[in-house]
Amino acid sequence: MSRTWHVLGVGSLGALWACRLDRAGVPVQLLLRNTARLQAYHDAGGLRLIEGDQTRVHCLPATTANSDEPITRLLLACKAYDAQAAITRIADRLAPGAEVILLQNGMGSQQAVARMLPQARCLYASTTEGAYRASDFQTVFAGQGLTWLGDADPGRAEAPVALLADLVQAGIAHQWTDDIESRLWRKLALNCAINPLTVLHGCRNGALADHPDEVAALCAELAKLLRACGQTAAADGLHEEVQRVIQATAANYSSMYQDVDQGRRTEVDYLLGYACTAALDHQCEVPGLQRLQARLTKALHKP
Ligand code: NAD
Ligand code: KPL
Repeated sequence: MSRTWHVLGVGSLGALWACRLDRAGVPVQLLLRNTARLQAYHDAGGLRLIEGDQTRVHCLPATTANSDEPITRLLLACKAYDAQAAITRIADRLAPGAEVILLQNGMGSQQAVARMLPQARCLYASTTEGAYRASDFQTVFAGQGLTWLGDADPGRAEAPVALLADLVQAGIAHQWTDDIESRLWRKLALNCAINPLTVLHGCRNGALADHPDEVAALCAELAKLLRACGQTAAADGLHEEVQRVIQATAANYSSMYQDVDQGRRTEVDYLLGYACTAALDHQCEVPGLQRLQARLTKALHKP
């Protein structure tokens, strides 16, 4: 019998994982923010996963984060800026050696959460899958992709075999890596090169092809920063990959563009903010990134 997967952060990705695990017969328990959310979940009659023209309902057991059942495996799937507050609510329920997957974009929040959980085995995840909420407790699986997973402690190489077996059973495409930091840095750099510019130019990813010098200069600075941080593999071929992603996702609006467009808070502090702080820490000059951050901050705080 598999360990129960507790899911905290039942939004787009949390629901996507929960439904696929449930479909494969893996036990899942949802952790909702409070009794109002729990009631809303019961009123909705479960989670709905929409894939193409198919909608499946998953009536998963759910409690509030306040219940006291011990947790041995947790998926934390909230936004980076909510991660620490969310984990605080359930930290004392985590059994010694509990596995905790941190599925946040950018960097900084995962490391902060891992420091809060010395009793747990924290795993970082970086995904290229795409999902969005059609409405409350209804998730659309919008883009196939791959999820990289690796230990927060780079010295701990052995893969969590039973956890990965559940992912195989659930059909969640994934790859274990001994160097997840490199994957997180690379994704952060891609997001820093693309997302802020789409907000400032008010455009789809593809339209950045009309700003080749701006993109090239940002990629050069980001690669310099990655090298200064000891992330050589993440730096290699960055500009080429950014150009490929711009082309491959030409018709899409970046996640940051969508957050701004829909009046949601962005994860910029964990992307460009993290990059600029790392540059200061490593005494690496990144004037272009700093200008970009200043322009973005101004644009985001426009009344
Ligand atoms: P989301 O906003 O759809 O879902 C987050 C959920 O967490 C929400 O339901 C929110 O209510 C819940 N939450 C927040 N604080 C909570 C708390 N204290 N207790 C309980 N629940 C709480 O976000 P998402 O799109 O699923 O993204 C999650 C992370 O994955 C983000 O960092 C995002 O950048 C990253 N990501 C998302 C996608 C995607 O396609 N959605 C793709 C790649 C990466
Ligand atoms: O991950 C992305 C996002 O929009 O957040 C891509 C498509 C890579 C653009 O940076």
